Amino acid sequence: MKRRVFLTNVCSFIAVFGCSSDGPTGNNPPPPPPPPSTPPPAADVVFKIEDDAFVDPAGNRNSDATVTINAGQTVRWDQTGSNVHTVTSTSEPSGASSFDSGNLSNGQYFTLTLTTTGTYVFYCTLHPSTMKDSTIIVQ
Ligand SMILES: [Cu+2]
Repeated sequence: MKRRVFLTNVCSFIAVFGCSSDGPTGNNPPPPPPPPSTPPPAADVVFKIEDDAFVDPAGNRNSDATVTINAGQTVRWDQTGSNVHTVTSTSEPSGASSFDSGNLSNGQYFTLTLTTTGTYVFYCTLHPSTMKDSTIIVQ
């Protein structure tokens, strides 16, 4: 009798942390939850990186891929290709910094918040003959 009361109380206490009260295994600690998948960082505009192209939100590719954002907005590149790619500037407005994502593997992201108005052009250093001349206009 006393023992049952004690176990019930223990389980009530542990219930806050996820104890299930179903029988003899009720006092086992619950398995740890799976790690949350990291959500991509927030962005105003997203380019997709494929194995042969930068793709803008409208589906335009490489030299046709162009987005216009306001100063202070954030651009994100989602690397969906199988090969490694980079997002590297080839020209920036006067006074703006160049940028280079370094190698991005499938599932990785690169984000950039652009504060200087003007035109930014970027390419992939690993596929410079095809993945090139994509544009961001900051107004
Ligand atoms: Cu590439």
